[in-house]
Formats: sequence, structure tokens, C-alpha cells
Amino acid sequence: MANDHHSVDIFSVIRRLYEYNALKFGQFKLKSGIESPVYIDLRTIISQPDLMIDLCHQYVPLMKQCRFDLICGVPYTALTMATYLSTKFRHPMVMRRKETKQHGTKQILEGVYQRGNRVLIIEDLISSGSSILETALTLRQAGLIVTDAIVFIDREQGGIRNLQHSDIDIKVHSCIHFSEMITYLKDEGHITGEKSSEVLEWIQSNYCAIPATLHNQLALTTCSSSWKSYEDRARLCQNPLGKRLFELMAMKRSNLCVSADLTDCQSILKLAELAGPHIVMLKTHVDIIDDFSMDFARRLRDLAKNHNFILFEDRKFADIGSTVQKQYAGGLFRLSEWTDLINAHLLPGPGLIEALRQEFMARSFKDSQQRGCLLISHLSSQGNLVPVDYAQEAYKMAIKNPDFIVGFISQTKVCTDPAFIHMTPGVRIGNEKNDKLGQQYTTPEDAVQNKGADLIIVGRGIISKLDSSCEEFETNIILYKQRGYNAYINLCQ
Ligand code: S5P
Repeated sequence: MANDHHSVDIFSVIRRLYEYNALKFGQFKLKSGIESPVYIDLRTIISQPDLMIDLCHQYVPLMKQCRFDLICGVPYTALTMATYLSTKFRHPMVMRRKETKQHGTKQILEGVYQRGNRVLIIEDLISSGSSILETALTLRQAGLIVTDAIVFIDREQGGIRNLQHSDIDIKVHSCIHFSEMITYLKDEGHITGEKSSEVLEWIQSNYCAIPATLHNQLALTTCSSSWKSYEDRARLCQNPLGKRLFELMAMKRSNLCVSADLTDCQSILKLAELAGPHIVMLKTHVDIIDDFSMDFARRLRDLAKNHNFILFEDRKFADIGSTVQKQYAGGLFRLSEWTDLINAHLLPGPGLIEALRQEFMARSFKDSQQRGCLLISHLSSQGNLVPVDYAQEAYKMAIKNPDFIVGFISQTKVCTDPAFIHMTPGVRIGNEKNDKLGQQYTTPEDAVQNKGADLIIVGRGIISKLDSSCEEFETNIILYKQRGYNAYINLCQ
């Protein structure tokens, strides 16, 4: 990097930002709806070239500490700063569009670069770190390496720490901290001591988190960049049922679970016989069967053994532990005697999970069968009231119980840990986008590539063909199997 002979004290820049009204004190409604006693708007300085130049030179000492081939400004405010630094010091630049072009090459990243180039991100200020992360995701998706970012002001609201998260791993350097800036303005008599304390207190009590949607996108990117085969994932799995499931998926070249939402035993057994060679799992709703008997359960188990698939009762437990134990082990259905996998909501708290653990252990002691549980992290139905932090809570519960939590019933990635499986319902090929009772459908490709599914759950898309000819049934189920499996394999490229 060329020597910089342009030395201007950072506090003189702060004073001029204050004089030009780029730093305002009062009551301001932020984009988030929150009222703030301070407003920083560095966009205005494009009309003050001298100030812009002096501000840009504050980045230079920090740039010398970073290794990079290219620079990239976060749109829009920092684009001008990055452009100045690029042309003044001859650093090639790339530019990230905020929206993809509707015509021409549809590029989101403009400029010339090669995979493996290191990019330094330039930003004006950081609060949560979301804008830097969005830019970093685009750059990383293009095969570029992002390890560092420089901001002019650190608002001290958690952004620098947020970006240190192991999934993100970006070191953010700042020219000045918000508190230093406020203290300077107070000491110079631009703002009162009272105002300074009010603003500092406000900043300290207003931590900014990265939105869950952006975190999900990050998880997807991290996953696709560290893609693992089902065989590899089987090796990483701590619980025996999860391990067996990944092994089955690799061996049968299938990530398909059929949802046997049928109301008589005969039809379910017919479905299991026909679908058996193509699926890794058959899911039941045992309480919709009119003529359930333990003899049916035994015959279904035999079919599962012959065709090598897992039996999953979609019971969605959601009660206190002691009730769940009875629901799982007793009653008419005696689920613990014939199902491999069940699922549960987290709403009642950890007692439910502990109850299942005790039952699993008691049963496995008798029959040494592998058992596991899935946690519900999302629902596919329109307008569902599952809270946004449900998925994070599900993940926390899963890592506490990796010996029997197999994974999640999800609509987006809950975590990047390859040992946990993500199973996604609401999948259908064809024109149906919903079922008029709230179910929402997507294609196998969308479920795997955009919603993070490792395994797809298909009900009516398959069982609607049960009364068709065997050939028609088979052609259809093979289509689901191939499209789901290929979507996963294609992620590795
Ligand atoms: O969010 C969910 C969770 C589940 S387990 N949405 C779902 O649809 N399911 C189940 O998946 C649902 O109970 C049904 O058994 C199956 C989807 O069936 P389909 O006919 O709509 O494919």
C-alpha cells in the first residue's frame, strides 16, 4: 500500500461531522421503529469533498493491518469511501449490487475478480453487523475470501462481537468508538454532560442482533460450502438411529420419507410394500387409523425390516413429561414397542425430553432397538404461530441430547452441525401450492437447496397414486426419490 502523507486528526473530522449535521442529537425514530437520542448519517458528506477525503484517510492505518487483494464498499454510503480509497491507493475494487439487475448479465457482483481473492470490506458504521454480513455472504458465494472489514464508527451495539461468531468469523476494525466520539463532543462543549450520559446509556442498553432470517441464510451458505455426503454424516453422528438413517440414505440413494396419512391398515401395508424399496422412512399418524391393532403394528415392522426403512410416528408430543411417558409407552398404540422415531414440541420445556429419554432407555434395555426423537423447529402451515426463536431453542436442546435427538422437522436450516438431520414436509411436485387448509407446498429442489432439507417428507403427492396402477405409482415415487436425492448431491458442486 502506498504511503499516506495526508494526516488529519480524527477528532477534527468528528467536529466537522457534527458541524455539518451528520451527527445529530434529539429524538429520532429509527428504521426499526425504536426512538433514538442520536442519529448518524454519513451519507450527507458526499456533498463535502474535503471532509470526505479527510474521513477516508482515517481508514488507511487500519488497511495496512489487513491482507487483501480487492476492496468492496457496503452499498450505498460506503461506496464513495471505497471508491476514493481504491483510486487514491490503486486497490482494485468490486461492487456489490443491492438488487440483482433485471436485464443484461444479472450480476450481483461487478468488477473483475478470481475465486480465492481476498476482499476487504469498507463500511461507514456498524450497529448489528447485518449489512457487512450481507455483503460478505455475496462475496463468499462468489468464491472470494472475507476475513476483515473496516468501519469508520463502531456504534458499540454488539456488531463487532456478532461478526466474530464462529460461523461468520469476520474481524471488524474501527477508526473510532461511539463513546470516544461522544466524550470528545462533550469535552469540547458541543453537547452537555447530561446529553452525553443519556446517549451513552441508550447505546449500552440497545444491543442490536443479527436478524434470524440473515442467520438462516448464513447457515445455508456455510452448509453448502462445507457439503458432506450422507456417508460422512453417518460417521459424525453420535446417536445410533441418526447414524443408521444417514447410512440408509447413502445406500438406498434416497432422502425420501413417505407420509402414510391413510385411515385403514390395509392401505398402509400396501403403501409400505410398494414404497419400501424407494424410501428410507415411513411416517404414520396412528390416531387417524380406524382399525389399528398391534398385529398391524407388527406387520408394518416386518415390512420395515424387509425393505430396510425407519418407522416414524408423527405424534408431535407436547405435554408434561409424565403424560408424554404414558402417551409414548401405553394406551392403545404402545408406540414405544414398534416405532423407531417420534417427534416432539419444545413448548412444555425440558421435562418432556427427559421423560422420553427415560422411556427410550427403559425400552432399549429390554429390546436393544435404536430409538430417536426429532424436534419441531418450524411448521409448514400458513399463519402458524411458531415463534422465531423456536429453532434456536430446538438447537440448544439438541446439542444437550445428541445421543437421542436425531434432528429437526424444519423449514429452514436450524444449525450447520452435519450430525443433525433436517427433515422438511410440505413437498409436492405439480401445480398445487397449498391444500386450501393451510398446508404450503414447495418442490423437492426448493426444499433441499433453499430450505436446507436433508430429507423430504411427502404425503399426498405419493399416496394419491396408491389406487393407480403399480407402474404409475412406481414412476411417481421414483420421480420424488430422484429429484430429492439429486438436489442434495448437486449441492456439493
Ligand atoms: O410442519 C409440518 C410438520 C409435519 S410433520 N407440516 C406437515 O405437513 N407435517 C406433516 O407432513 C403432516 O402432518 C402430514 O402428515 C405430512 C404432509 O403431508 P402432505 O400430504 O401435505 O404432503
